[in-house]
Amino acid sequence: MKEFIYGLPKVELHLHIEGSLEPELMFELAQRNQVQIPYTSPQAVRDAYQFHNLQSFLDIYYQGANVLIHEQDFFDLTWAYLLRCKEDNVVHTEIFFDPQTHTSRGIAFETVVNGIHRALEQGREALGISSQLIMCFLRHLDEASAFETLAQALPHKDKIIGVGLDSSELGHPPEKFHQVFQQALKEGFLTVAHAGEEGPAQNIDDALVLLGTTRIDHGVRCVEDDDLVTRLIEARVPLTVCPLSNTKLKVFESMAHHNVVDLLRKGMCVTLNSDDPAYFGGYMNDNFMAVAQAHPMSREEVAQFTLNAIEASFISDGEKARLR
Ligand code: ES4
Ligand code: ZN
Repeated sequence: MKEFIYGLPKVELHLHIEGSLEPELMFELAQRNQVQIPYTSPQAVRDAYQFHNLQSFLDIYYQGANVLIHEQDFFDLTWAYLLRCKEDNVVHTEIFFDPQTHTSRGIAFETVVNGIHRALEQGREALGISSQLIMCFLRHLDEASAFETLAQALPHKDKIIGVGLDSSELGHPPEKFHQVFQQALKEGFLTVAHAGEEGPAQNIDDALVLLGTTRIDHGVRCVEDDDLVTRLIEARVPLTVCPLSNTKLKVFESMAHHNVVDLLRKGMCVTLNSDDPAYFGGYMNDNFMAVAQAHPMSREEVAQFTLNAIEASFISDGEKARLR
């Protein structure tokens, strides 16, 4: 099974580029940019990655992003991730970035987007990895800040296919961003949202109806509403599930308790993704392996995760046919 998983072409649809910042690169950038970090070694950084919920992770994750200052830093971050994609046989990836994490520190929107975009272009040419870019609004900030961010993105429409919603789900439900998502849809962006990760199943419904999302990030708490599960299956609404993330952040007690294989067997369009691989201990192959070890599957079932991800991706039908 290991050989099958490693050899399987994979498509990643839920990856925060800031969450791919490995401790070694964090140290290198801290030195290069003369930024103080509260750790003495990459190993000390890893030792600090003990999380008990989403918020305990987010606090450390936003702090890590402080070392990213120049366009070249965003390029280096994205390029390092693409090299890991190559190793894991990821042939297409759709990555999130959090502009507000950087603009709130005085980094220009274009510094961020141009660095990431240049790496994605090089990945296409030098590594044969196709990609799309999605910008996320931080839901712990207000809707006015999201509107400002949307305005900053308009000159970069050629580089950004969609908008998403991430950060602290509890206390910041989809309706808080109803207006800005409607504006984003009018501007031609596709929409996605983190929903049903730590928050209730109702957030999934609200993301679909109020935010016009075409897929749901995480969504694993859909099982708390049988009627919602039926509708997600019938409408082929994709869920971008992140198994190692969910166990590290205690959304599930252990991988044996994870519901993604159950959902797959019910016929839902579930996909496997790495979320913040530098923080949660693994990239795509590690996520596939962890699920397969806890939930023995046939090769056809494992391959269905890739077929679902191709179906759920934001690429043309011609491109989808090529990937299949
Ligand atoms: C995130 Cl795991 C997770 N959930 C919500 N927001 C996030 N941003 C980065 N990782
Ligand atoms: Zn996420």
